[in-house]
Amino acid sequence: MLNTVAKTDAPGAEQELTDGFHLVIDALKLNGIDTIYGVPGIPITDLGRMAQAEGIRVLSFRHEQNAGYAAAIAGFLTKKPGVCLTVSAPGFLNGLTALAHATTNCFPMILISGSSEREVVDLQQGDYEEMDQLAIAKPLCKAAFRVLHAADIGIGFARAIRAAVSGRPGGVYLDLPAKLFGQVMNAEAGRKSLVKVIDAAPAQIPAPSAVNRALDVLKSAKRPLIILGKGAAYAQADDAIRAFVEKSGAPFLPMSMAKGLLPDLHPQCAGAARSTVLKDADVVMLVGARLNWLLSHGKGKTWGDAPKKFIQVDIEPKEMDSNVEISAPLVGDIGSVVTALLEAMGGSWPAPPADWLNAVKTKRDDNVAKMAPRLMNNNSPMDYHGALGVLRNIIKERPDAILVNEGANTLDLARGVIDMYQPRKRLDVGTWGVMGIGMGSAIAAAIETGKPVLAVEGDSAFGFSGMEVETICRYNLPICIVIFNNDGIYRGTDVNSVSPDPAPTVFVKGARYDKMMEAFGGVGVNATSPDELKRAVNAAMESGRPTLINAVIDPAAGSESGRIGNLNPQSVLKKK
Ligand SMILES: Cc1ncc(C[n+]2csc(CCOP(=O)(O)OP(=O)(O)O)c2C)c(N)n1
Ligand SMILES: [Mg+2]
Repeated sequence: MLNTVAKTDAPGAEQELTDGFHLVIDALKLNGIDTIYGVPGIPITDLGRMAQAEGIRVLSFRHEQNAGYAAAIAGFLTKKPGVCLTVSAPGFLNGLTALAHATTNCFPMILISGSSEREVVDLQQGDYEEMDQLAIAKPLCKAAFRVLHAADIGIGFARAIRAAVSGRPGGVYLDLPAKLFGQVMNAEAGRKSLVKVIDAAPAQIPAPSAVNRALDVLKSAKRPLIILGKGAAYAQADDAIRAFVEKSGAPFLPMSMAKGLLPDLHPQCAGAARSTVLKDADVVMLVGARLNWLLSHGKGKTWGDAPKKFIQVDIEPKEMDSNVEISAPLVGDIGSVVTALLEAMGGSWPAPPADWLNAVKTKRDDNVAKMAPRLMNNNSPMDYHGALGVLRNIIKERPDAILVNEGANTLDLARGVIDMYQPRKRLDVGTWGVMGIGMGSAIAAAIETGKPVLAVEGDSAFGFSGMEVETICRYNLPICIVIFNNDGIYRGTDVNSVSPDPAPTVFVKGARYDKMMEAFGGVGVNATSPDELKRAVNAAMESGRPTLINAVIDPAAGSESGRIGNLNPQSVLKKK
């Protein structure tokens, strides 16, 4: 419904009017967008108030970057664009990192920023928060639009929504100058100008010849491997993907945010035999996973010497051959592609050779057995494995909880140790390995799904979004934050030998992050042993109260850069 803002008093000229504020809200509602993440201020303060009054959920953050990360992950979880609303220049720039992150990760998101007077900005006359935001956003997102007239708001939102979710999803910037909000127009004309986007992300059916080519390559494999990426998780084609993987009989390897698409304890899961399957597979099928740095670009030592053929399923044709030759490109949306594959496989599909399946199983069982005793230690201060052993059991008992995870050692070890059982339950740093997604992701996960959230955070990682604990308390969200406090980045043991300044990687020793949560009325706990940690997390998950547990980790326990220390540049000159 359109909102009538005024009736003119002039006799004989009575007409219902609407304005830019209401048209924006109506455009969102018409398209089923019911949540806004943002930070208020000129010129969008009233927009937030009015949106709330019109039934849109408005989540007000302490920093736009966190609101942006919330919107990005909301897009991943729901396949609808997550919306982040900011003020001009600095607020816009604060949201921009998240927009670029959404684009890189293929999450649909719309960053809506108010902007200053176009005439003044373009003449660079020094307006309040002057900045040519559209030009700055353009190279960092999938599409960028500006709406100058109230009558174009409907089209502007339709373009933004379509651009965000169709094809390969990504970030879209929508520039709304301050003047737009107060523009008034006839209410009926305004209603007619709105656009309900029909079939925003149309199915993209793969060519039958491409399907058959892919199956021919898969059938020829002696050592097949399927790699599931977060694109596969995004697709929400969970049953079809599971049926396809099971019918193929091939071992599968989930990328980080695809964990749980099939349970990590599934007999075909090769997660605990990663290095073996990457080295020895002869046919590798990528489903919604890109051959970027996370997969060592599909070549080099990680991939061994055995010759390989790649099958790649992706909605973006340009993804094919990005790093190595793709023998069987399968372009289409993952749901349609996997359904077509299943149909073309027919009633009987030969199982992969038993020696390959046995080799993978043996390796996996060995690695799991090796790790098991380390996960049961009750050391104090804790090491990563002792603490993660506890959290692993908690997720096993509560498989519908959402796990948010960031850090270096805290990320890499938690990814390996904590098994996931359901799709889209693991949210982490994504393609860039960015620190700072933690609280935004946790808040959006709680809001969008209504499920309890467990955020496992390095002490450094948490710092990037830590002020949002106030937001968590304000909205009383069922979020339990566990901070792996090892006094620093990677380790808390570095010493500066030349001046009184601390080394660049260390923080205040013995910091009590739990007090931050108490400051806002949440529950804070200091846990020094796995037993204490277990009790505190269980209590938090039980109560649903905002909780922050400061888990004291041995400062010497971590390693430089976690698992990716090899990416640090080296010089032949000696370190000082
Ligand atoms: C935005 C951003 N800034 C900096 C980094 C570099 N970085 C990678 S991991 C990390 C923090 C690691 O420390 P912590 O979160 O405490 O995890 P730990 O290894 O100590 O468990 C940093 C700063 C990054 N990835 N992203
Ligand atoms: Mg740390």
